[in-house]
Amino acid sequence: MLALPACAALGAPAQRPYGAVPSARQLQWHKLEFYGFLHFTVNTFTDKEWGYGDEDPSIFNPSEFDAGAIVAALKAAGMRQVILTCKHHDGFCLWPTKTTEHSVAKSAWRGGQGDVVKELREAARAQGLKFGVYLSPWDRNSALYGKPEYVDLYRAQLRELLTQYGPISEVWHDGANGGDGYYGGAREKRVIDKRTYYGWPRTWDLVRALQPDAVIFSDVGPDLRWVGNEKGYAAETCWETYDPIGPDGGAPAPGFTQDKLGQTGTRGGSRWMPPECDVSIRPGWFWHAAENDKVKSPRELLDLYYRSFGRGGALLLNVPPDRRGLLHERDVESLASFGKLIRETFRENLAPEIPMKGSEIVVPLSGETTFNVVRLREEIELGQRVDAFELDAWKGGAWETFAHATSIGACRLIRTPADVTTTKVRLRVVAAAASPALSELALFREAM
Ligand code: FUL
Repeated sequence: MLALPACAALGAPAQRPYGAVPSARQLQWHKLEFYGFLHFTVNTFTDKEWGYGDEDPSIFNPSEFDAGAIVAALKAAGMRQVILTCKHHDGFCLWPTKTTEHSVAKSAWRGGQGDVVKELREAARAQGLKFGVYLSPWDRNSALYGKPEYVDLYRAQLRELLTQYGPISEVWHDGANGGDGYYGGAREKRVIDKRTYYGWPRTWDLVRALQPDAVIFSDVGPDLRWVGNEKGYAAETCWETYDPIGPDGGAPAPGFTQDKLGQTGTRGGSRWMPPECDVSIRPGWFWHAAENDKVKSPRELLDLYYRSFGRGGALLLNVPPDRRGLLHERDVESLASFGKLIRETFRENLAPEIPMKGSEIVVPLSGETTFNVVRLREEIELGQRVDAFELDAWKGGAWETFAHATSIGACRLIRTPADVTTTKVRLRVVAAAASPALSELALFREAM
């Protein structure tokens, strides 16, 4: 830890990066802030969360599927990306794959001629959103699951998704692996070794070769880490770097980590692997009529935004299409109001932009100014450097501390317990692993 004179970086030569730094694809991802997840499959029609794999494909028949309307509702919230469950654990593929008959091609929807992946991808592109794919490694329909041949099939499915649908911005590998299932009629339990079965490094190489700009998500990255809960938040102290550990203290793998560590990451970890905080707008991941009155409110969503993006990560908010193939009116309303709250809150920065030099920065305001949200950013190309900081307001001729916190990273949002009214604000970095390199201190007043 450095001792920090007030003018630490003043007149210093250009700063050198400290520790692990983000890749170009991660830097792009950090700009997303929050984005949508769509859980949609046969479960939507059976009222289940995990299909067994023996569902009749003909039951998939959304009566009014409208990809444009779905994407428009996500966009109204301010989302910049959407990730679709192209295949969930039940094995039903939402695109006409050549790898299995268990797909939309055998459904009643659009007479078996439809392609949900294509329609959503096109709607996303038309409305300026990035598009990502979720392909469940666990497949409860496939007779091959558990054998080496299944891993080839999984890669073949990924290859279809990554070559037939244009640019893919994120590839999502969940960690729910193995268990009982239909498995081509065997109806049995199949246990796999999570560490070795899937041969993840080869699969990631395939993603890199086919979509070099895509970020890869899993419990162990390599680009984005699972935050270790499905409630949509990172820990108060949250590091962008992470060295996952297996439950036995040894090597980790997707579905085989000490989950809780994902909430904080690893200070000084060997890889930049920021947290993606997934959560559903409803209790379940899939649409259930019984949950239409359990949609999270705009204020609850705002709170999650502060605790995910505002702690250096991103919020991945699931909004499941219903049996019509539309988002339910309640979800659409909540998304629109949440979008309005965010836009109004962050519309006007009440602080001037000044050079962010040194470990103590005084920001003069134009007269008495009232705020209750502070946004801080580190210049993350130089790594995560700050360990702790305090914020002071000028009150009655002296500085008064109104906030203290630890990690900053790509973005840190601080909500003050009460409004702060002052003519100047001071940031003091009180602990850092290297001379601070901050890029922003902005002040906002949360919309009512
Ligand atoms: C988990 C799955 O088991 C859930 O059904 C859901 O898809 C969630 C996002 O990931 O691993």
